[in-house]
Amino acid sequence: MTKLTTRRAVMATMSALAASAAFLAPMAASAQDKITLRMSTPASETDQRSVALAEVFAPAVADFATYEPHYNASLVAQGSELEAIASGDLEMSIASAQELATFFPEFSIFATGYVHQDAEHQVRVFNDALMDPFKKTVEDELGVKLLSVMYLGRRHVNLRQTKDELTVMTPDDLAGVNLRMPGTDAWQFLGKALGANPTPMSFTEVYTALSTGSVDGQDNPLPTVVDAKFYEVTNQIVLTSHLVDLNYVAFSKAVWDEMTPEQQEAVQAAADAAAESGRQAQLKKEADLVAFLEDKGLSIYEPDLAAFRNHVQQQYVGSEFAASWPEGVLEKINALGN
Ligand code: KDO
Repeated sequence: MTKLTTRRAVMATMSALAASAAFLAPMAASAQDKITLRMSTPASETDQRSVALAEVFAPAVADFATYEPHYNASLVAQGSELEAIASGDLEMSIASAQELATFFPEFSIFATGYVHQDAEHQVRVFNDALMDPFKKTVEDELGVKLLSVMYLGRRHVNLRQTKDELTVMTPDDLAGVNLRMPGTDAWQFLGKALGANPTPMSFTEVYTALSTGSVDGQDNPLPTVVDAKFYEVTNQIVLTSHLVDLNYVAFSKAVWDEMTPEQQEAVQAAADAAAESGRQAQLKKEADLVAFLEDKGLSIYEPDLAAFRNHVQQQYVGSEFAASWPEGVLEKINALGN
């Protein structure tokens, strides 16, 4: 927790500096100047979240802002986007709850296996009053506004081994499997909770690691397995659905505060519209891609889901993460479920 606390404190100072810099900068700019919104993501240009922002968000704010996307972590490394926004080097990102949990451990509740039930549940949770203190903390301490929730999809375990070599029905079957998970504590914990041996690695390195065999597998939703071509270097997908994953549309508060109320309203509406469009596209892809992947020769099957759910949930009980969850929030999230 010391590391987390330090990261949070450093960022609070940086975001205060960035806010004062942003306050000075517009004075030199003419009134007609458009705001530049640099967005960085590890995702590709064809990822549905990227597509939604480019095709729905960008045109809706084009009167007063120029949307400038940077894909494949080409501007900012995965996991450093929030710091970049806080220090004024970036205006937008598609941030994960796991990244937020590195500053604010309580965000790990949204990164916990088998908590969110589906895409609609995520939206209800994000729009519920239970989120207000979470959003406020990120705004006040990091200078980042969480505008909307984007659906990434149901994460499944995707392995190099063929089903004949390794059939995964329960967490015990993942013992000793080197499963790449993104590189923060919340992700690593989830990998362990699944029964695997998690290996931290950034998204842009996963394809090569799978092709050389330096990891046995990775976890991501089906649209990502296809978009990143992981199917070319893996042989099976175990439909664990261990995390109905989300990302937040993260926006610089310093930039937000410089906008007129009309512009703020337009940015908010554009983010919501992009999130909705991306969500529908991603849901459709999830439904359609099983056939595509089977056609590519992958085995796709459901394990003993109750065994996975019970095992994962048991790992969180009494964990350092669960200790950081504000009282009553898990119950509120569950009550918003189906
Ligand atoms: C990944 O690294 O596996 C992950 O799926 C984690 C997500 O939070 C998100 O960062 C995503 O990568 C990227 O947007 C690439 O799809």
